[in-house]
Amino acid sequence: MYRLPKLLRLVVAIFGMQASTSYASYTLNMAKGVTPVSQNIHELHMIILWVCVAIGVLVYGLMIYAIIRHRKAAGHQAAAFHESTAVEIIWTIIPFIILIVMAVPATKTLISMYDTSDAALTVKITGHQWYWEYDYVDDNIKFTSFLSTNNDEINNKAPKGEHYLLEVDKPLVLPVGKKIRFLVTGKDVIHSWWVPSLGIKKDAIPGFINETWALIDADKPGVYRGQCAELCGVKHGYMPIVVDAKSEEDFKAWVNEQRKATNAATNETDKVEASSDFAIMPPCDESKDKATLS
Ligand SMILES: [Cu+2]
Repeated sequence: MYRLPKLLRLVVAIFGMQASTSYASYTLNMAKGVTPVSQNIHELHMIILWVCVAIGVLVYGLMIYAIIRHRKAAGHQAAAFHESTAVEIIWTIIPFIILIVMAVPATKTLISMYDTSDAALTVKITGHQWYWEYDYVDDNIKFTSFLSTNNDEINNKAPKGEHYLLEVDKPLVLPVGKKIRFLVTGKDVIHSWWVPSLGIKKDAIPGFINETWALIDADKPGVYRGQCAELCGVKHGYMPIVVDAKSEEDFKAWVNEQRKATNAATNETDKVEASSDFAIMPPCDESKDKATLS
């Protein structure tokens, strides 16, 4: 008699604890995210969850009620009926209606996820073993993004930082309030570009280009993190994604900065190439030629 209340107290304590932490940090539920797609997904998740809760409460409630109310110990006899067309039609039609009701918002969300039209900016994302490459197709900006967590943290020789394995040398910089189209592909094996706050998880498949998009809320600039979500080799866990969402002005400033850096690098390369041309083909010395001829 003593064990049951103790067990119950433990269960209540565990659930109570989880509930209180979940209210503080929302760790038990999906994040709402910062794009219309991620918010639609969250809304859809909540609708479906509450439909499931209602069905669960109704079905289990009826079962438990029937088991207790009509138990054999209370003198009830099992009913002897067999087949009922009316009941069978009811239990077919009701779930059918529920499924249709759930399919409407699900289809709407799905269609919107695939609508990449009227984008202000296109970024091509390429997954490599084991880093990401970002190509701002219209702005001629291209760079790679590698994990920047140092080896001491990974090898337990130093305390792990706040963003352990979720930090990169160069984040993907995006503007808020603008529709951005992503073209996702892979260079070697299948990767998956996954940023929960943007509501995106898109496979990066060699030879294919998958499309997706994001429109980050104008009032939500910030840093959003993600990971590769497709097992892609030994360093699959070492190719995180960091998105730095900037205001429009800050983004423009960043683009100009990148362009300047690219131009400077191109000029430098031109100079090196030009000087190496001279090295390979020295200007001919006419006097020498004449001397040889005479
Ligand atoms: Cu990967």
